[in-house]
Amino acid sequence: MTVSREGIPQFIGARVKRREDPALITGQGKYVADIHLDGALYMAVLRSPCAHATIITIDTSEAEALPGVVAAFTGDDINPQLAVPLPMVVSMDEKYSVKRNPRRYPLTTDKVRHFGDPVALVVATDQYIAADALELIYFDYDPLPVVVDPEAALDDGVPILHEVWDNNLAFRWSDEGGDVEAAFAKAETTVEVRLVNQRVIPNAMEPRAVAATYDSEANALTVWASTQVPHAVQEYLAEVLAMPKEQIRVIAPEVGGGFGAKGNIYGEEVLVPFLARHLGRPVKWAASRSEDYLSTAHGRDQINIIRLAADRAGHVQAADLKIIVDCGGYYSRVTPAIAATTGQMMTGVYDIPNARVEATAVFTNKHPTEPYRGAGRPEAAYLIERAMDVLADELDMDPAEVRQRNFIPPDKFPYKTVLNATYDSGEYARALSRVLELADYQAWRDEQARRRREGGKLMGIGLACYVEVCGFGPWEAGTIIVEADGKATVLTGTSPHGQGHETTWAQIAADTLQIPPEDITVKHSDTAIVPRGIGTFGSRSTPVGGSAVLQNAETVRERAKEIAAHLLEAATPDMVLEDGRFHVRGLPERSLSWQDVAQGTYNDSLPPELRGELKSDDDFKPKGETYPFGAHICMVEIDPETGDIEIVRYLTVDDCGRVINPLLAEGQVHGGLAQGIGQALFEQAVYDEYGNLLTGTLMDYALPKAHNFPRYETNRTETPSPLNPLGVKGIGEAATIGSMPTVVNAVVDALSHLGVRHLDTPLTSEKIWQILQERS
Ligand code: MCN
Repeated sequence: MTVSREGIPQFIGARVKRREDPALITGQGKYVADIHLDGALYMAVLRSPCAHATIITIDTSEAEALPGVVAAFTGDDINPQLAVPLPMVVSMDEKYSVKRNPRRYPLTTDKVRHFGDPVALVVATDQYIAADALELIYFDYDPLPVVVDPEAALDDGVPILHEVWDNNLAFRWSDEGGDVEAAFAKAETTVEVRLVNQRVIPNAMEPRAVAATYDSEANALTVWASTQVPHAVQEYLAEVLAMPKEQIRVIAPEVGGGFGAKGNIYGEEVLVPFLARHLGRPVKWAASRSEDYLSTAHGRDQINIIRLAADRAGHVQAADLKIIVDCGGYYSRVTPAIAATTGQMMTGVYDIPNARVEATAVFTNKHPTEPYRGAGRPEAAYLIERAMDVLADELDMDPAEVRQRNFIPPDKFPYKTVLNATYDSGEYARALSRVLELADYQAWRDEQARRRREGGKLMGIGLACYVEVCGFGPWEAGTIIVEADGKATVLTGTSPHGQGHETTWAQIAADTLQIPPEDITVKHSDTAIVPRGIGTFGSRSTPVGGSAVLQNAETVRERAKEIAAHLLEAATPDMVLEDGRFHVRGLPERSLSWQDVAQGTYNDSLPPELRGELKSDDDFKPKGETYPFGAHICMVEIDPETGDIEIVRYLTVDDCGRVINPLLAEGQVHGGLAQGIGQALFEQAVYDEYGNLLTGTLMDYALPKAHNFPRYETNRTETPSPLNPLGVKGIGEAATIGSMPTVVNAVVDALSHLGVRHLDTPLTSEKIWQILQERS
């Protein structure tokens, strides 16, 4: 808590510790897998061991005969009973010259299209019997040739995944602002970089899980799901199971992280409730880590070819981007939106007058891709920030200088990019100057020059600036109720899964209502308690959900003043709320508490419009998206003997507008950095030529460990957003977006004297060692 000049406690801006944590760190958190349901059955799913094959037979009879097995089903049994396929909610507009949307059901029936494609399930009295029974399902298939390379997916003669079309094209679109050809024709300098933004696997602490019970008398389903979007799951279940929405309650209890991947709606989220209703028994499913790798959407997997045209002074005149997207075998819920976001954000923090983007997306025999922390913006920041470094190298300029020359100036905000994104506010030069100053940039450069002269470990300096789009609408709920005991309840439509909304929303409400945070309960993630909501993704919750809380708290406070005025027989404009009590300005001796006012709402003497529950329930509808930004810098050392990279220092200056809780915002930056650095140095989903996922366990998938990271030094500037009453922007993805180009720029910088201009991630020691062998 901080204290204002007037001595009033201020919670917005204070480093309040997360109220969520005591339960979580003492093992009291209740995740889906912890939900005990009497008489529950367990579902296990048979997933294809082959990446591409025609299904000949699936015989479940032997599995069904195993004692303890209650039922076994294939897609032919279940899919006809579902009203709609799995959802893909992106509408592809007129920019798309090709738009295809393969329908997909929870269990595949005709042919499998990726390793792990689900084909059958068993339900048994415990999960071990269910797992054993999977082994007894006779799954006969005819293997087909496989395509895993997205750049080969449109070649003649490659196997076609969805035969209703004559090739593997998923979608194609293009967009242009200005005249890119003319700018390139006039350019004094051009550079081109081809970047592979490798496929990664989201690793939430909690693998996905679903549980459901069905009350046949009431025709009511209760579903527990490890999801970021319980209301969307509820709406979709109503549609697919042809039930009234009100009869379906979806609860996301503790969710151990999601990182975008749990914003999808998955087959298991349909199958478990379906089975609970069909069998009339509670049903549960919880993925193991390896099963999660095969059943939860993967991230990234784009190839970007970026060209810049500039003058000799380094002013960028045009950017031209080609995106190749590997969708995997099918779409997930919003797959096409990811590349669209990359295209929209491709000019980054720079005032570039001409830009063009052409995206080609293909189906391959790999797992579907879906948003993963940043979803399209990390790809954009990576490609433009790498290209700026290559341009600086080409012009023999300092990377900081090239950036300074191209920033969108602060007086141009709100700024409409040439590809029609409207950035709300920004001060990019300030963020970069701050981070350079904090790092003592020139001293780092001097040290680098010394090492190059005198030998020793190679040293590289990387910097990157980023801007990203977040705070997506169209609305969010944030109801405020002040109860008769003077305590408040917040009902939020956001669905936190690690972000700490209970703490943060209580801070917002506390300041507005002057009710202490400990007297404010924040409820979320249960459709029976919070009737509507959109959920948590795209760093939208603080700008949209937090603003809904503020707006409704203000409405309740103003109504409370009117009620207090009546009860005190005073005029409303004279009423003030001070130290949590209502009184006439200047007369604090006659005052009312929230309890008095809340109980007074039932007083017959009140005009009818003021009577009734002290509650405000309006949705907040933002006027547009917000654009957080920042500048990161790091110093790496490379051991010339082993190629091992050590990040010696890492500094960030992030700007998410006004910060509600610096402690939590810094936590978001820390987590985000781990994921961006993880992708830069370690992580990669590797498939072999047959489409087998080789990195199918944590033994093979290189998730970074704590010792791989430096001690981060975080700092911030605060440029408020004009688009919401809190002046906030999101911070949940920012550091993932800024960190990958920063680290890669540093490593390339360390090797630049050897003629290295670009290296594709992950930058493993082996890759660096090879380069050192070849070039030293
Ligand atoms: N915050 C703040 N001031 C601001 C903005 C944010 O104090 N101006 C703090 C608040 O405490 C808020 C938190 O940062 O609770 C995150 O807010 P916001 O940036 O609005 O992001 P969301 O709450 O919408 O979270 C979504 C975002 C995304 S898109 C991914 S992916 C992600 C992330 O959050 N996944 C996460 N952070 C994660 N953190 C955890 N622990 N687990 C995940 O799966």
